[in-house]
Amino acid sequence: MTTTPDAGTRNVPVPTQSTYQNRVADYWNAEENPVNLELGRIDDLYHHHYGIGEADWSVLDEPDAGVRRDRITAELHRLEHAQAELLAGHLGPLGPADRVFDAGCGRGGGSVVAHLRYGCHADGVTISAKQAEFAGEQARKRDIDAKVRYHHRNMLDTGLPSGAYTASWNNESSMYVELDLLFAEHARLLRRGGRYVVITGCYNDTYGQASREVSLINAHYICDIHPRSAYFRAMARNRLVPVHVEDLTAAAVPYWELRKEAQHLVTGIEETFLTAYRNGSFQYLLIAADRV
Ligand code: GPP
Ligand code: MG
Repeated sequence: MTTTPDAGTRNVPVPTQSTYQNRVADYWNAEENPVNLELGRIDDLYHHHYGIGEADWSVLDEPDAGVRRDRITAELHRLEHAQAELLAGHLGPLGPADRVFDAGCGRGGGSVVAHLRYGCHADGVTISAKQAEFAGEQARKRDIDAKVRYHHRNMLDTGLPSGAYTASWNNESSMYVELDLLFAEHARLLRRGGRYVVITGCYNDTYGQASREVSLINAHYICDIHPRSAYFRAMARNRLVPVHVEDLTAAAVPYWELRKEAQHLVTGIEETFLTAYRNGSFQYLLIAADRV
């Protein structure tokens, strides 16, 4: 803990982590949603993001209730995995000597996906001690812990080495932080010519400001969804030059339609996402950028 002058009259303590960050960590330390744990258990790839692509709707017609449940769970996991692979595909080409940084790694799935695809080293950072421990245990179980490491750290102040990374990303974690601070840290970690990728929910500037649904999503996850424009402004200020932008909004809808039908997995936020996507106030976006 350091101290700073308060109105020039006395010193008050400045905690190393803000109260907001403590509340976010509390959320993720306590989070045990079946939609994350039951999907992850299928192949020990634990994702904390949504799915993309057309769904196999036949899972809903399955007559046996138990089989139906399992098939829906597996289908949602397939869609989430497709999202992770889409992101990983934009990081490359990479090789076993390359190092990647996963900002807001959750229970670790994204770093494992990148490692399995490229053989690269990965460093995942999460503000949740519980998630970092869980992810580390998964890497040990897979025997990839020499190359895939997880750290209980703040993604804005990682303490990781400058210029050491060929690629880095945020997969649905950028709405927890100020973008200028975030991109400054990515720019510091990435080598020149390195690749940064973000997949995010952002509010649509053409709608105006944050809609009721966007505000409900913020309240649900304790986050602060940025407008689309903020990503490009902050990238431009931090040596990140977009090379590919993809609007994944339409591709995100089937996942939420199917998740809405999964009574054993719903968290209550499903209709809000569908309304937000359909009323044009919210977009699911991928941006890949080069570090110059
Ligand atoms: C996904 O995590 C969601 C977030 C990290 C925060 C908000 C994301 C936006 C795109 C707005 P999760 O998989 O833990 O969520 P859930 O428990 O709902 O599946
Ligand atoms: Mg989830």
